[in-house]
Amino acid sequence: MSFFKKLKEKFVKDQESEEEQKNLQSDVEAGESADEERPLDGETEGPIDEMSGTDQPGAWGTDEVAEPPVDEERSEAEKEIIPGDDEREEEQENLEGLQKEPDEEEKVSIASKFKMGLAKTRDSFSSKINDLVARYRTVDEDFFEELEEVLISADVGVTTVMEMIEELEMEVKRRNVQEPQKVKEIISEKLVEIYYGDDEAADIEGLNENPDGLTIYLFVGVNGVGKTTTIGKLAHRLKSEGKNVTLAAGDTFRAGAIEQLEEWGKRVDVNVTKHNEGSDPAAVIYDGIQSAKSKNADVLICDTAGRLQNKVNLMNELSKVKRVIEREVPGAPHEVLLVLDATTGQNAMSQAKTFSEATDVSGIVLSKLDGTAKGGIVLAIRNELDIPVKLVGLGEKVTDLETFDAHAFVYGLFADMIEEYEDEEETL
Ligand SMILES: Nc1nc2c(ncn2[C@@H]2O[C@H](COP(=O)(O)OP(=O)(O)OP(=O)(O)O)[C@@H](O)[C@H]2O)c(=O)[nH]1
Ligand SMILES: [Mg+2]
Repeated sequence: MSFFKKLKEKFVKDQESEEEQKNLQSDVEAGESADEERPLDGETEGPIDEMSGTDQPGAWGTDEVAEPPVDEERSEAEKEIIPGDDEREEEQENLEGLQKEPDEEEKVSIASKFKMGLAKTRDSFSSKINDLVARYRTVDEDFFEELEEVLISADVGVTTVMEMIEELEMEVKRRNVQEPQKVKEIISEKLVEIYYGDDEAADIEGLNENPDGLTIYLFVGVNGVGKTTTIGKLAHRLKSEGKNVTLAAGDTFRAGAIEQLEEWGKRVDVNVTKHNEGSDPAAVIYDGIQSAKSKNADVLICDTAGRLQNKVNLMNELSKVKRVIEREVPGAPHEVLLVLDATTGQNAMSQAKTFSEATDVSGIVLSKLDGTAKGGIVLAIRNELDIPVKLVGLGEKVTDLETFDAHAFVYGLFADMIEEYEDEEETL
């Protein structure tokens, strides 16, 4: 089956089922007393999010914002997949049968988030690709040379691009593709293949969990990349899944860092263990673990300071923190997540190398993908550092954190072409 078609079937809600759902939703609404608080099909946009803070790291706690109940902050898409109360569960059950399977629904809403978050990259990438295929009549060497440049300009990384071009050339020959238009689809397919390499999706996607007790996630990364924000978003998500989550304010270095995490704790309604500024981060984490154990928490997420001025200090600090975690909970930390800011481009690669030397990084969180036109960095990180991208930040809202999914990512890059796919075929 054509790869675009595959992605379309997986991620694009077909018109028919959308219509059916709308009709059914209006039936459900008409048959019930009006539920003003939780409209099923109300305004298209959720309330403006107030949890994102400012662009200035460290400005937390200074701005007085009204705290809307967490529930109201769910995006419409999320409301669809996370039942808020019994009533909604009932509604969901009523809708069953005519809707797609819930997990398919979920896939569609995740894909639309990738689409939104990758808008900048897509605009730049797909216009360059479209321009390229329009200018060439045949797929020749010059075509590939230009394609190489397009991929490099999207921060895919030189080594990865070289590998990709080589594979594309082989595939184009194998399938005897003559028209540049057709290459678009092969590019999308190869991007997914290159991302996975020899690994199975299930082995590299999603966060590792402790099946027999407390799961601990340790967040590391230089300052300003989005560690604390991501911790807040992740805590919210895990809590929405029914988990008992707690946080530890291990950034005792930067002024205001503890308050920032506390603020998140209040906003997403989870407990935060803290000490005073300047105290030993390992001691905070130790207390966090004891507190998590005493509260029977499912997940403890640890924040750390983001400074790299002194690599030796950083290494010492991180290894001390890690030793404490390992000693207190065998098998922990279940993930050491390095947060990288996608907008910093290739600099993110050197950060990843430095941190990998300091500690065993198990996964990458790529934040601010929404803020860059160079989302290809995902592939460079995965391919050149051999560390999987576990989570991506697709915006500043509390719900703008997604588990990385290479298919949804590629859908986000090629969304317009994929959505148009059948129309094009029909007119052929
Ligand atoms: N657009 C966008 N902004 C983000 C995302 N993630 C984080 N930010 C913003 O990035 C800024 C810095 O985030 P923080 O969470 O404070 O970063 P940090 O790594 O904890 O920084 P330090 O505590 O100084 O080490 C904030 O303004 C966040 O709102 C994202 O996915 N998209
Ligand atoms: Mg922070």
